[in-house]
Order: sequence, then structure tokens, then C-alpha cells
Amino acid sequence: MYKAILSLLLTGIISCAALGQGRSVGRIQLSVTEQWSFLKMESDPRTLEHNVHWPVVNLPHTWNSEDVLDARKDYYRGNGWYKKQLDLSRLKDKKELFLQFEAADQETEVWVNGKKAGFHAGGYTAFTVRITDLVNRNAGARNEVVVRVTNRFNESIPPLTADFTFYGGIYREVHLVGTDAVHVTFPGNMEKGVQISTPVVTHEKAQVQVQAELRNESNTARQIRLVSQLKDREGKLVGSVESEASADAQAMLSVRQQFNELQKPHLWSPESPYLYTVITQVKDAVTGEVLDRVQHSVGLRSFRFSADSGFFLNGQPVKLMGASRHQDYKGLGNAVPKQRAVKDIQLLKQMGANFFRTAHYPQDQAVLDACDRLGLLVATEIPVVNTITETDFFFTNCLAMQKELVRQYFNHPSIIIWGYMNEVLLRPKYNGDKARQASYFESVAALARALDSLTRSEDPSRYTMIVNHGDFKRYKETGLTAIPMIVGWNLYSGWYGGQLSDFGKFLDRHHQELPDKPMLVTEFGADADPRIRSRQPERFDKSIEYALQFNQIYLKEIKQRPFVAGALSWILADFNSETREETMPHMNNKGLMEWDRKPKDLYFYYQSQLVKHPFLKISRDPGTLSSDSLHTIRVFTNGDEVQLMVNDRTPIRVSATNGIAQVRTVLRSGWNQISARTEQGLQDSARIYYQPYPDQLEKGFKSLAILLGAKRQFIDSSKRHWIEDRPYREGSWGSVGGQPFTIPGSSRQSYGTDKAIAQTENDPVYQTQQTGIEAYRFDVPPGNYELILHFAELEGGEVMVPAYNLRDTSRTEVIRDRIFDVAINGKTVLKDFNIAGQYGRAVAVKKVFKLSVNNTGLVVRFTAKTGAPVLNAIELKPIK
Ligand code: GCB
Repeated sequence: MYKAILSLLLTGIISCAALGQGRSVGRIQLSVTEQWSFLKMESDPRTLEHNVHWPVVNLPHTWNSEDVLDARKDYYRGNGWYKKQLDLSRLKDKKELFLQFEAADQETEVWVNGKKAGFHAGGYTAFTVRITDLVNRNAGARNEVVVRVTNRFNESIPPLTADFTFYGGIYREVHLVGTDAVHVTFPGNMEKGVQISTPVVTHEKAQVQVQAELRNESNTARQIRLVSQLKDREGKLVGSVESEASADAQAMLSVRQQFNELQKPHLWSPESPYLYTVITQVKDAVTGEVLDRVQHSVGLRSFRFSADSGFFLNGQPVKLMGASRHQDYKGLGNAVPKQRAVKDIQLLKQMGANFFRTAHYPQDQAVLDACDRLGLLVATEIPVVNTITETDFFFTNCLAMQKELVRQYFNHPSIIIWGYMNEVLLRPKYNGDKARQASYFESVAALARALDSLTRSEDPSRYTMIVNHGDFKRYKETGLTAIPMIVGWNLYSGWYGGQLSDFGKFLDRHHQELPDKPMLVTEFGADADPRIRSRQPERFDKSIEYALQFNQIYLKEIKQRPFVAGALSWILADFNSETREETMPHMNNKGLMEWDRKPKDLYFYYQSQLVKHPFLKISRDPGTLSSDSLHTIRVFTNGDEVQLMVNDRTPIRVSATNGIAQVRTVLRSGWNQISARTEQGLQDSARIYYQPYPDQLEKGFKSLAILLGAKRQFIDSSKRHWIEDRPYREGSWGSVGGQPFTIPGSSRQSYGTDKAIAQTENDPVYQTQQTGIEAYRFDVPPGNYELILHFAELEGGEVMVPAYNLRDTSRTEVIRDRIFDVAINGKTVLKDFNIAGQYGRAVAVKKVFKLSVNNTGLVVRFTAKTGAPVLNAIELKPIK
């Protein structure tokens, strides 16, 4: 048999743990990821009269990796067609043939040789189609598979709306599988495969059970022997069990087995993710031939949640701390190779996390395998997000999806929670009709009850969860806090609304009003655009400084409360959400890392809070600039104090508060050498480039780039650092008159707009503005200068606010005429300037002037004709 395995590997036959199936020998599994022909078109290309060229693509594939970033307010949601000739030569001896799709988003129809082979609804779980009777096995015969995938909106399939992008395509792998007529079933909506349970796990002993579901596709009954072996990590046999059964013709068969109790088992935990292996072989009872063989990892652990004292693993209290992950990646969309996906789990583990949420949908099996292997506890879920459709079709699809989730991921020891709803009362329908709304709420509760009881009956060993947004009363009244075993809360006090101090109060309210319900903080986070920095951080400014403050307060409150079983930062990495605007259009940038997984300071902050070993890291970020030489240096550490050395000066001691040792110290212009060390001898060093901006514009000053109406700074795509404006002071520079632009009626952000700005990749340059400005003055020495004025009309028109914006609704801004003149040193350079009239609204407009200035300094004057003059940003630099 070993020889057989070896030759299978040598001939390139892939046997991997796809679909939670484990490795297989009796069956053959071939990867079908290369050289598919693909067409993105609505109509069926097979009905076209003329020939069309089908470009070639490899899987994983999505057709949306680029259009989700373009300036258009949508992305292609329609049909994509894939076709391929199947090579069956290696499967000649196999009676049964299947195509396995690990996932395709979101409705998939499969034809083989022109005949319909199957259909699947839902973009995140796997499905298998039987093609045995559709293929032609004659030598040289062509077997063509055609797949239609569509990601169009379908009110019967969740997710309906959400703060992420519904990329279309076959974005995970596809396999061709050949089996004997008697085989283990494929876990899905209808079948269960092999399920391993561990009903008893203590430090003293463990019980391991196997429940195998088989199918006999042949017309004759077969006598089979099911042989299961339990091996330890070293491959040593520690348990074995055999059963005989008769498999009726064309029927399913279920066999339950139990190994002898294991004594003193190795338990699985994040610190010690010890995995046993269960190998299940289906043999012909008469000949002994192996008909099928599947293999699964098994982790032995016991766990429970308590409403008072949190989570316990193997009898010990463990605070569950980690992050959620969306599956997309810069440049790839959701079509992410397995290795890349697994890297995320390694990064999470290196962050010190022990907990992970596959928000908001089932993720690649390779990701869950990595959690098993590396030691992360997991909450997984189906994508019922924001809203539901009150139809049988929708309910049926939700239930089928949940069944697929539980059955396909059943054997992962890392999984402890099955979720099934996220913020489903976020923007409840029928706000104007309370009676209708009450019946909608009843439908939501009915769906929740159905999903909950299905989940409990499919898997009594794990917990169920509903995840809510911060409207405590609404979820309680609707009954959604009573239905699941755990309530998850997504809390953004001090971000979308309210104060940072409301967060702790909310946690206490849960404990008081729902004293029997275990709880998790399933989301918390603040936008963190690494290009935005602030010396006066505030809510919704998108600065790293505010996000750090936000996370410091949240983590402190979470740690203080034992009844909070755990918490998940939103989110491990930035992700695409096509409908978003703001400083980074189309992106949700609450990530601890950027979209390409470059860590932000937030990631290092989490390391300081979560890793168990001594930790020290100097922030490499350029931070904010100032006009004096004082710069803030930030060091992340789990020690109490660091010794900081700047450019060979005498080291200074800086104490760390809540994970951060921070000091304002003098830096020189240009490169600075910083090193830090802890008492235990841990060291880090960094080179930081620092360039204070000039207060007085003396001869030889380099340049100034200033954002008006802003309390934040911005580093643009060419690494230019824009600073915040200030009122003019004699002998210096600054604006005269006016006030910062604010969104009419917005309580969320105190300056600037949330609209994306067209014709620029540097939106923040244009998103703030001084309205009613009278002049801008630079007291420059005589010479030649380049002056650039940046404008954008920020006011007016329809603003669609996506659903994630919890409290804000879409708004219509008044359209007002705005016409003004601009003069530089008395000379009119823009006459009757009408930004919206000439360029449109929310469009970047740049005006460049070359000037010669004598000893009068430089004055840009704005004269209103209609409405108030505005200026968004200004740049000045001396030229030859
Ligand atoms: C939420 C949602 C999540 C969003 C997040 C946000 O509550 O569950 O899908 O992405 O807030 O960033 O607004």
C-alpha cells in the first residue's frame, strides 16, 4: 500500500483535505484549476452564432478584482462562463465521478457534455456534482464541462447587502474525484461524510467516535468492513475499531464506531495544538480491497462558556482574543491562493491571538486546517447579514447553507461556535409601518429559531451565536438575545456614534439585563488610514492616532470584565467594500494591517497586548510633523518601561502605559537612529526620517503642502506630507477668515466630507476645506515660486450612505451657487470661478501658478460673487 501512495504522489495526483474530506486513497482526487476558458457575459455564449474568443484563466478566479476599485459606483454582477475539457485518463478504473467546487460566488450551474449536472446556491460553501452518467469514457472522447456562475443580486440568497464586496467567480479550487461504487459521502446539504466527535475529554481520558456515512451507487448490495484507526502525532496507532455492515444497492448507510477510551490523552489548545489522526477505510468485506479511505485531524479539547466568568478550555479560564478576517487581498479580490490565505492565520497567531472569526461567511478549508494546526479557536458563520427576505426560498437557502457549514467544517477542532446572523436588525425594513415591522421582526426571529435548532441538532457539541449591533433594546425585544447560546455584540461607541466611554457601560448592561447569557464582543474598531495622522485625534478623522486610542480603551475595558468571554478586533486586514467612499474609496480600512497585509502600528499594539513573550517594537511610521524639532516616538511593549536612545544621546527611560511607551523628543532634520531596549535586554532599532516644516519662510525653505479646514495630516501617493492649516500669524503663513467645512447636520465628523473625490487618488487633499476664506498669506522672501491651489466643491447632491453606516441615513445636500474671484498679489488669476459649474461636484481641481514675488510677501485673496469662497489645499515651493 505504501508503494501505491508513493506512486500516486509521484504522478502528481493531489490528495488534500478539500471539503473537510481528509486525504484519500481508495478515491482519486485531481486538481482542475488550470486552463479554464472564461467569458464574462450575460447571455449564454453557447447560443451565439459567431465564434467568440474565450480568454484562458486559472482558478482561483474572480472577474471583479479590478472593477471594484474604479471610479464607477458599482461592479459587474452578472454571469460568468467557464469551460474546460476534462481529462479522465487517470480515472479509468473509477466507477463514480464527481466534480467538487470548493466555492463559487454565488449561483452555479454545471453542464457536462451539454447535459445539466448540478446547481448550487450560495457563494461560500462547497458543493459536489455527480457526473458519472454524463461523461464519455471511450478513449479519446471529449468531455466538456461548462459552468455558469452569477453574482447577480438574488433576494433568495444571503448575503443581500453587507459592508463587503460580493466578488463573482469560481474563486476557490475545483477537483475531479473518482471513487468506487461504494464510497464515503460528500459533506453538504444532503450528506454528512465522516464525522468525528469527542463526547468525553478530560486530562484523564477521552472518547473518540466516528460516524461514517456511505453510499452504494451500484445495483447490487455489498458487504463492507469499516476500519478506523486512531494515530497520535508521531503516527503511532493508539486505537483501532472495525465494523461490518451491509450496504444495500442504491442506498445510504450510516455506521457509528467508538474507539477504546484513550487514557491520559494529549489535549488540544492554542498553546499546544496537538492533533491526532483518524483514518477511516471502507473495505470490501469479502476481498479486503480498500474501496475508500478518508483521513481527518482530531483535536481533543473540552470547552464551555459561562455568563459570569467567560470561557473555559480544558477546565482553565481563557480570555478569547483575536480578530476577524475577510478573505480578499490586494490585487486578487477573493481569488486568493491557499498559501496566501494560510499566511493570514500565521499573522494572526504571531499577533498573539487565540481567537478568530471567519466574518461573515465560511472560509477556505485550508484556513481552518491552519487554525487546527497552529492553535486558534474559531467562530464561523453563514452570511445572513443586515436583512432578510421573508420568503420560503430565502429561509430554505439559509438553512441549507447552515447545514453545509456545519457538515463541511464539523471535524475542525478549532471551531467552537456556529454563527448564523450578523446585525440583522441594522436597518430594519418598514420603519414607517410599525405593524408591518413587527411582523418582519417576527419573521427574523422565526428564521433565527429555525437556524438555531437546526444547528443544535446537527452538532450538539458546540455553541450557537447571533451577532448584533449596539441596539440592545431592539435585539432583546425581538427575542434575538434569547435564541442563541451566545450573544455577540459589534460595538462601535466612539466611532459611528456615542463616546468611547459608552463601551464599558454597554458591556455592563448586557451582564445586568441578560445575566444568564454568555457574551462576546464580536467586533470593535475604528478606520485607520495609515496615510492620515493627527496631533489632535478625534472620532471619525481616520487617523492612526485615533484608532490607537480607540483600541487602547476597548482592550482595557474588555480585559477588566471576566464575564466578557472574549473579543475580536474588526479586522485583521483592510478589505474591499465597493460602496464605501471616505478617505480610501471602496475600502474598509479598520484593518490592523493594510490590504496587502503590511502591518499598521495597530498590529504592533495588539502584539504588545496579546503575545506571551516579552515584546518590543518601535513604530516605523512617519507620524505627524510639527514646526519645532519635537517629534513623538512610539514604542509598543508589554514591559513597564523602555530605555530609549536617540542619535547616540544619553538613553532616557520612558514608562509604558497600556502597551505604549511614548515620548516627545528632539529629532534632527533627515535620518535619525532610534533604539529601544527593555530591562530584560530585548532590543529594537529603527531609522526614522524627520523633516519639521518651516514656521518662518526663510530663504532656502523647501516647500509647504497644507490641508485647509483640517486637524489632520496626510501622506500622499508620492510620499509628500501635507500638514494642517493654521490662522495666519505675521512673519509666518496661514489662512485668513472662514471656517472648516462640515457636513450639514452631521454629528459624526467635526470637519471635512465623507464623499469620495473624483479625478484624484489623494482624496484627503480635497475632502477638507476652509469655507468663507478671505485670504491665504505666506510671508516669503523675494523670489520665484510655484503656488498650487486645490479645490473641490464638497456641498450638494444626493449622498447614498451604505448600510454599515449605522446611524446615518442617506441625505440630500442643498445645492447652492458658489462663484468667486481669486487674486494673487493683487492680480486676478481666477475670474468668476465656479467649481461645480465648471468641473462638477466632488471633483478634484488643481490650479498651478508660477510667480515672481518682491518684498511684499505672497497674498492670495478670495472675493465672493455668490456664496462663500472656498479653498481645500495649498502648496508652495520656491523655484528657479
Ligand atoms: C459592522 C459589520 C461589518 C462592518 C463593520 C464596519 O458592524 O458587521 O460588516 O464592516 O461594522 O466597519 O462598519
